[in-house]
Amino acid sequence: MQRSLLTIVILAGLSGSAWAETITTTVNGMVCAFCATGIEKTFRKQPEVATVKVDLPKKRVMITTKPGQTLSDAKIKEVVTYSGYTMGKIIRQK
Ligand SMILES: [Cu+2]
Repeated sequence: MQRSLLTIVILAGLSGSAWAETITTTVNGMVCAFCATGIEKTFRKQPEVATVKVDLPKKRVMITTKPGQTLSDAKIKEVVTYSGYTMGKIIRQK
C-alpha cells in the first residue's frame, strides 16, 4: 500500500504535464445559487474539463482538467464573460 503510493508520487513527479491541472478562478458578480449552477454547467461543457466545483461564498470556481489537458486563460475568460461575470485571478496547480 505504502509502496504503491510512493510509486504514484514518483510517477507524478516525472511525467508532469501528463497529469490533470487544477485551476481556481475568482468570479466577480456570482452572488446566488443560480449564478453558481449556470457557470458550473458552462464550464462542464468544455471538453477539457473533468470536474467543476463552485464555492459561492468565496466566489471561486475550481476546475480540474482531464489528464494531459489544460484550459487556457483565454478560454476561462470566455466562459466567465459569456456567462455574464467578470473574472478575477487564475491560480493553476499541477
Ligand atoms: Cu445569481
